[in-house]
Amino acid sequence: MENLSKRTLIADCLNKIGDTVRVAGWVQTVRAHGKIAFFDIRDHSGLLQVGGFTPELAHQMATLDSQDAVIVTGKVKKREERYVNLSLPTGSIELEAEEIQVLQKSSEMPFDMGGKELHLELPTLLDYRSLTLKHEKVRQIFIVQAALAEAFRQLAKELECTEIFVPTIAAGATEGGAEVFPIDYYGRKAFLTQSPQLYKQMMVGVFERVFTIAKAYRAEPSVTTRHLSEATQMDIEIGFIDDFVQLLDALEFVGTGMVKRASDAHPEILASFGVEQPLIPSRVPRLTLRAAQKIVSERTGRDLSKEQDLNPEDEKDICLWAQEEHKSDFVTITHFPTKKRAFYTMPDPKDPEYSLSYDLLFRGLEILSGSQRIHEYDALVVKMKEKGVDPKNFGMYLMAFKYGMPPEGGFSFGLERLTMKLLNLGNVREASLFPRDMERVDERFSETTHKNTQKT
Ligand code: AMO
Repeated sequence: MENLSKRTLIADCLNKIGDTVRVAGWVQTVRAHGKIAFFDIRDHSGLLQVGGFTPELAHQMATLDSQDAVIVTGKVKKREERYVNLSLPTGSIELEAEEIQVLQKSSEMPFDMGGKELHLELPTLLDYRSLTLKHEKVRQIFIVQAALAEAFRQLAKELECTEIFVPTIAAGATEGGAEVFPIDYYGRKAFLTQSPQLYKQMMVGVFERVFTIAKAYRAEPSVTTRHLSEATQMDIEIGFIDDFVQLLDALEFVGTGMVKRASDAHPEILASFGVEQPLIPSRVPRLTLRAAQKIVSERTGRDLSKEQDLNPEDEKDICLWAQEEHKSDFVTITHFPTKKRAFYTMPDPKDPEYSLSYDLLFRGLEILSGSQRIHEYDALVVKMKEKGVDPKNFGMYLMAFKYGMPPEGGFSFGLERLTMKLLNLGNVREASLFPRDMERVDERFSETTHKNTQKT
């Protein structure tokens, strides 16, 4: 698209040496040295040094504050060899200011935004979210997140899925359990959806293959480093599948593809977070839950024979195994116990105690789950009743299964968890622009209310 204004983007200044340009952006660090002064200006394309070489300009620059919104008119100059800054893409040039127009002064920032790192505790990082997000290192998290979401869209389209947009208000709980937010809907009870699950399944009967990026609401009763009350799910659902393996192929294609494309698009961000390029094997190792538990038991001595799921420590240990034995940051775990999965999950016909379900783990954490679904109407109603889910609350959903629903299945990635693991962040909240949890809906609730609930 043509530039919308007469402004020149910082990244384009490299091709404008000798030209007079107008650059708009935010003031970063100011360095005033009496008769000359410098400051860095940032726009969405990059960072550029501005020099003021007359006493008037140097004086004006000394009055600038971090985050002032400004327009600088000036000439793009090549820097002398000894002043070239190799760590900056625009480090070989600078803008010699002729005029500086302040569009809006910034109030004094409550913390220093100048350094490469923003050394703040998590609560402060979140309490000042609209400011801390401006810091380059924080902003980069969401550049990577956007790249992951873009790659998800591309890959879903390569699988010939149609994008759909689904409601987040529903009449019943989608994933069962108590972790649901009831809402007062014109005097009646409704719920915030725990996932786009029911809607994407209904749409298989319409489009065959669909995808969506949707908000999911979980009334998580505890505070952990990997749970949000509002998460972003990236979902795919595929009809007319040949078998369960086709679903595994699809989820691994999308999971590894997203991580590869986002990493390839932003190697400099991965480097600035000090993370390795992800290990993506040509075949992701696949294990049944039981086989994974056996491996973890053998490696750690922990007895998991009675466990129905992998706990966070087990997830880390099986991922270490995948890294060591298969040079893979991914491992797919299949066949979770039927009674531990949601009502729509297809039991394995060969062993109905276990289900045709899966999780994808990445660098020690579950980032996806899904399953083949029960697509027969009668079987679905029976399973709902067995699970204590009242079919009466799911009339519209069930209707779709009476009219030619093909064998189908799908999966869902957690966008924040994926971002967190790709950049090796310590807490999933750092990967959400405005995280919601037990203690926070933008504003922090009483600091003492949930004291002692922090778990890993
Ligand atoms: P599940 O509940 O496992 O499955 O969620 C799928 C993925 O979404 C992410 N996720 C979360 N991320 C942060 N905070 C949370 N509270 C949270 N809850 C879930 C995780 C998880 O792997 N409908 C099924 C999927 C399907 O069968 O297609 C579902 O929602 O990365």
